[in-house]
Amino acid sequence: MSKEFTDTSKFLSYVLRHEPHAIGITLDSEGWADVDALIAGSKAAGRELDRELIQAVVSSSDKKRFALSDDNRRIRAVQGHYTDSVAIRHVAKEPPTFLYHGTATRFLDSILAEGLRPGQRHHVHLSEDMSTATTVGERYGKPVILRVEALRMHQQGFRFFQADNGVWLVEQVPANSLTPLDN
Ligand code: HQG
Repeated sequence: MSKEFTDTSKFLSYVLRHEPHAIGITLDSEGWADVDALIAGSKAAGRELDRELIQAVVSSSDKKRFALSDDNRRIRAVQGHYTDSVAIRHVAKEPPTFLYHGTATRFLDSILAEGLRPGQRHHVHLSEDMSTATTVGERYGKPVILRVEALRMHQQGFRFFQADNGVWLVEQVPANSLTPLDN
């Protein structure tokens, strides 16, 4: 991705997940923002966006972080929200036997004591493949992969969701459903 795309993607993540008020826009409970309002608010905040750039960033995002509505008038982040004003009604779904979470080794003791917590986001994020988990964990230091007994948790009543970009979401993972994998 070019620097312009990466910068724009980070900016969109910030306003569509964290701080829509920073540019004077609101998100509905499903996370949607009006594209024209986004462009106008961004301009007022000193950032030039247009529909072509937004469209290009949405379609080239490596993780498919954003989605446009069918009529292209609205945009949202598909997961990863921090703001309390958004509560996307994801459809609960049966997960595969195992899912994976990548984290940094320095968090391991705490995670094995209290389980995985969502932190400031709405959910704990899990992936179907280990390579994604490694990439996620590397953001915070030396990575370690935790294997999550997802299907067993589902059978115990935990509700799993899958965002439009394939990321699996769950409110928490108890420590007894986690196994750290050797590198
Ligand atoms: C850790 C990015 C101590 C957790 C990525 C993680 C992902 C604990 C950090 C998405 C803990 C939270 C999400 C506990 C959890 N004690 N540490 N009990 N429970 N943690 O960034 O999963 O680029 O909020 O292991 O690619 O790292 O934003 O979550 O290290 O898909 O689209 O607390 O964000 O995608 O960190 O990443 P995060 P995450 P985007």
